[in-house]
Amino acid sequence: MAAGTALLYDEEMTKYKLLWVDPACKIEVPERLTVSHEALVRTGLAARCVSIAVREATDEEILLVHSEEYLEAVKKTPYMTLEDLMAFTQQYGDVYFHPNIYHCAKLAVGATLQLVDSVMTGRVRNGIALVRPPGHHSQKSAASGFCIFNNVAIGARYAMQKYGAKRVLIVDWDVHHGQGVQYCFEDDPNVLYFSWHRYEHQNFWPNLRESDYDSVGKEKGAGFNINVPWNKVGMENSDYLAVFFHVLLPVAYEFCPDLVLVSAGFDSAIGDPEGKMCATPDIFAHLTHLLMNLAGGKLCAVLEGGYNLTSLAQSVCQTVQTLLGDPAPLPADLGGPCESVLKSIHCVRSAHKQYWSCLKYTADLPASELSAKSLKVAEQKTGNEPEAQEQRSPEEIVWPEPPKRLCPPVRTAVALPEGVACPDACKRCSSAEAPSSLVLNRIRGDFFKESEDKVTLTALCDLIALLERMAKNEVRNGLALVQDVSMAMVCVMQHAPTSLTNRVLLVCVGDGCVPTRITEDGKTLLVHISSTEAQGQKSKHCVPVCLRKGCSDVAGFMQAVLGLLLPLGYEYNPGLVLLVRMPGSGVCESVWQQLAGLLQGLAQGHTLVLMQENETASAGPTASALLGSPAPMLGLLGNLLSEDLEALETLRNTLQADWKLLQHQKVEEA
Ligand code: Q9C
Ligand code: ZN
Repeated sequence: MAAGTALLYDEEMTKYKLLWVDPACKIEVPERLTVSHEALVRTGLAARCVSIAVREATDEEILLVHSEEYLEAVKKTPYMTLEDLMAFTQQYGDVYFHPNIYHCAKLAVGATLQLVDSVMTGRVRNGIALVRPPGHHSQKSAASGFCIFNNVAIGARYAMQKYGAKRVLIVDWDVHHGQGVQYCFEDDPNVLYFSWHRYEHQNFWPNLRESDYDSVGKEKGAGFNINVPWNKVGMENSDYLAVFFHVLLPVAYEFCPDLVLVSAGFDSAIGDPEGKMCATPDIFAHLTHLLMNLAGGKLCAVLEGGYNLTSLAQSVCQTVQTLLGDPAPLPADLGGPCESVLKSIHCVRSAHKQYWSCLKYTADLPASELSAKSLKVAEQKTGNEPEAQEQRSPEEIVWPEPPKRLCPPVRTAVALPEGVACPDACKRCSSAEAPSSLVLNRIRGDFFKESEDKVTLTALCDLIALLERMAKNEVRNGLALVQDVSMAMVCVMQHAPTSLTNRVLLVCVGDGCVPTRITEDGKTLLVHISSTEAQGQKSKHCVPVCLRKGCSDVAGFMQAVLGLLLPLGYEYNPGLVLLVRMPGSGVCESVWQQLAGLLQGLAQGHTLVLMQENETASAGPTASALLGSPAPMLGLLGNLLSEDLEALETLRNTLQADWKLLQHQKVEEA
C-alpha cells in the first residue's frame, strides 16, 4: 500500500508581487510561501516528505476549466507594461497581475497536477502543494481574489480524466468561499464541493447570494454543493469540529470519494487579518486526520489563502505533520459550537436533507429563520458605524505556539498468540519482561481469588506493561488478543497507569455484557454499540447505542461513529482510548479499520485494542490500521434504517445537554 507524503514547492512561485498600491491586495505577499516552506524545513518535516519537482501546466490542462479567450489574455500579461497590467487587472476583483504571474500560475497548476499524479499512481499516499497564486476564486474566464487559474478545480477534472476517478471530494477550509470551484462543478454529481466561509449574511467578500447554505447545486448536481456560512467572526475550534461531525463527515462517507482534494487555505486560522477567526493552528491536525481515512487515504492538500505569516506557517506544519502520520495533539478546551454556527449547521442540514440519507432526520427550519434572511442582508453596513466595538486588530492577537507533538519510538505494539500473523512493523511484546511484583499481586488479588491461571495472569500483566509503556510515551498504541475481553477490559480499567486512566474512552463494539459500573466515577466514558437495547442505566458517561441490524450494518454504524462517538470523544478528551471488539460482533473488517483509524485522532494516538483470541484473521488488518494505514474504502453505505436514525437522533438529543459538541441545532429550536 502506498506510503509517504509528497511535498511540492518551487521558489519560483515567490517571484511575483504587487507592484502598485492596492489595499485589497497588499496581504498577498511572497513571504507567505517562504515562511511556510522554511517552517517545514526548520522543523524537519520537509526532510521527511518526498520532494517532487514542480512543472508547468500545459494549455490543455488549463483549458480543463478555463476558456481559451481567458487563457490567451493571461498569456499576454508577461509582455505588458506596468500601465497595461494595471488596466488589465481592473476588469477583475481583488486580484493583481505581474509580468511573472502567468509563469507562476502555470507552476501552481502544474504542482497540483504533479501531486494528483503522485497520489493517484501510488507513488505516495498523500501530500501537499505549497503554491502561489492560489486558485479557488478564479473562474472560467476570470481572475478573482488573488487567483489566476483554479488549481484544485483543474486537479479534480484531471484526476477524473486521466485516472478515471469517479467521485472527487473537494474540502475548502479556506475562510473565503471558493465561488470559482462552486461554479465549475455546480451541476456535476461526481464532484462534491464543501466550503465553509466568512459570510456575515452576505456582508463579507465576495458578497454573493450564492455563497449561502441554500446553494446546493443544480440539476444532476443538486446536493453536491455544500456551503456553510460563518455569519459571525471569531469562530473557534469547536465550531469547526461541529461542522465536520454534523455536516461534512457524514456526507463525505456517504459520498464515498475516490480522491480528496483540500483547498487548504489557512486564513481560517487565528490571527488572520481577513478571516478574523479564532481557531488555533492545531485544529488543522484534526481536520486533516478526520479526512485521511476517506478515499483509501488519497488526499491532496493545495495551499489557498493564509495571510498571518505566523499562523500560516504553524498551520501548514500541523497539516503536514498529520499527513506524515504523527499523532494529533490533544484538542484543547473544546466547548460547544456557538449559537450562530448551530443555526448555520441546522440550515445546511435541512437544505441537504433530501439529498443525503444521513441527514434525513434533521428538523425543518423554523419559519422565522427563513423570513429573517432578507432582513439580515438588508442590514448592510453604511460605512458610518463607529468601529468602537471592533476587536483587537489581528496583528495584535497572540496565541501559544502549538506544543511539540511527541512521537513515541514504537508506533504499534502487539500481544498476540504465537503463530498469529501481523505486519512486520509491529513490535511484538515479549512476556519475557517479568511484570513488577506489585502489578502481579494486584491483578492476582483481583482476578484469581482461589485457583490461579498462570497463562491468563501473564497475559493481563503484559497488557498492563504495554499501557505503562504508552504512559511513558515509548509506545503509541497497541493490540492484544486475549482469552476473555471482558476480563481484560476490567483489568485495564483498574490497573492502567493513572496518567492514562484519568479519562478513558471505552468503545465496545458488539453484543455482550459490559460492566457499566466502571463508568460511575466519571473516569470512563463508555460508548457501547450493539444490537441489544440497553438494560442498565444510561448516563452522561454510559452511552449504549443500539442498531437494529447490529454492527454489521455499515451505514448505521458509521452514522453512530461520526455523529455520536467522535463528538463525544473529542469533547471528553481522553488520555486513552480502549477499543474493544466483543466476540461475534459482526462488524465488518473495513468498518473496524475505519473506526480504529478515526479514533487515533484522540488521546494523542494512544489506542489500545482488545479482541478475543480466536479472531486471529483480524489481527493483521487491525494492526495495520493502528500503524496508520488508511482504512479501505467502505463503498456505498446502503440505506440507513429509519428506526436507527430516529433512535440515534433521540439519543443525541438526550445527551446534548451534557455534551455540547453533539448539538447541531439551537437547543430552543430542538
Ligand atoms: N480586506 C484567498 O484567500 N478581498 N483569496 C480582500 C481586503 C479578497 C482572498 C479584501 C480576498 C481574496 C485565496
Ligand atoms: Zn481565503
